[in-house]
Amino acid sequence: MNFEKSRALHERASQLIPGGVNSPVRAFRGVGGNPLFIERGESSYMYDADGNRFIDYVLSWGPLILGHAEPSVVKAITEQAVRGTSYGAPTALETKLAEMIIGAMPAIEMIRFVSSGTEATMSALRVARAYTGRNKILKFEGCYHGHADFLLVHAGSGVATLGLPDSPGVTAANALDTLTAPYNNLEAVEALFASNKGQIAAIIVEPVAANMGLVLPETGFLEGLRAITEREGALLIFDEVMTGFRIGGSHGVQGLTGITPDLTTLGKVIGGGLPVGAYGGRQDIMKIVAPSGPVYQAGTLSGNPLAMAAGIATLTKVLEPGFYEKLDQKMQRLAEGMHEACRQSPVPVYFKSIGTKFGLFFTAEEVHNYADAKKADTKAYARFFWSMIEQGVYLAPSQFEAGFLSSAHTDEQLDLTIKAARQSFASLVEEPAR
Ligand code: HOZ
Repeated sequence: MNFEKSRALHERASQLIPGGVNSPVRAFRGVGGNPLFIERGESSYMYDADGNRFIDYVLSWGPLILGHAEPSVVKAITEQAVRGTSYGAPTALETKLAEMIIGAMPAIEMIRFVSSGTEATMSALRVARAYTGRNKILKFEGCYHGHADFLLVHAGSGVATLGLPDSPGVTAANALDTLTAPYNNLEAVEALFASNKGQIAAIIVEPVAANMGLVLPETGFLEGLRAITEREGALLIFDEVMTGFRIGGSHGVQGLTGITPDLTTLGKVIGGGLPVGAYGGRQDIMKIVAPSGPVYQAGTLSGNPLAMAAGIATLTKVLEPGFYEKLDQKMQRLAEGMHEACRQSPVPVYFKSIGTKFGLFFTAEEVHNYADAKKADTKAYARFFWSMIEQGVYLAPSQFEAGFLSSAHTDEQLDLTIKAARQSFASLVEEPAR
């Protein structure tokens, strides 16, 4: 494959934009080489500047559950655009999307829209601190909740990909109130609550972790967090930005597990590919948000009508009967083929999936937390990634990210992907080409 145009575009971009990208993982530092510059997406395909076509399993890092440029989403955005792109005043669209989300997610009684997942998590934590009158928060190593200062502590995603323990620019004072524990480790959580009695406002957790690769919660972990927070008078926040409308069908991990967090953060799918985030939860907590209460949070583009229109169009499709059942069948097909390919691989690798998300780790050991994830062979992942690219399959350019499926992926494409993976695994015992 030829990537010359992408290379030139990246070179030019790098003179003007740090690393040539507007979000670090896109720079391909986790896999080496140059990032592909994308020209267009259609259904489950993405086309780069050199005209190469890829089956896309990144899907804008999750939002595109219907695939690229799905006609009803395009129509909704276009129809709204001619009526105006932003008013800075409320619209009926916001209430409509709120109704759809509240109807689907069991723990959300009231919701506030913002423009990104980062805004959602930092606002939810502000609310948690105000509600409890406590300062500290507890997060898990390798979980990523956006790039607010106090959340960039042992964070996953791009921070993990670049091997940065934390970020310069985050002051010690800012990080001081952020406690961290290993994922899936309730003893560590208990110990932190014991040594910070009455000081922890909330636990924030990715209920299925997907920013250190895909790591599932062990039986009892989320239940344990719920029990501890209830006992200690702290709030439990499920960060469902990545899992919302992707795991547990339209009900999230909270619906799948029956565990009710106090607050939930959302993003990605609910914006149908436009910039959206949201936080919501119990009414008594959400009512402290301004202007109904004193906790300030605002945004010029919050509840933006284009984003609301795209979100409504997307959720209309996913809420159709049978939508997730069909996606489950696709994931089952992919998972069965990938499990078999992993079994036959000459190098240790395993595949995990849940709902519409999947992940691969090049290790013989099961991954339960960030320390385990870091032991996986990132060099093998990088070679696998490029081999898949050469065969027309676009995966996340970092082992510390997840893969996503859409309703647009066909059985034929899934089979092609499995075949490409077999070939890529086999090639890993040969000498590296790049
Ligand atoms: N934080 C996203 C992955 N978990 C990456 C966002 C992007 O680069 O677009």
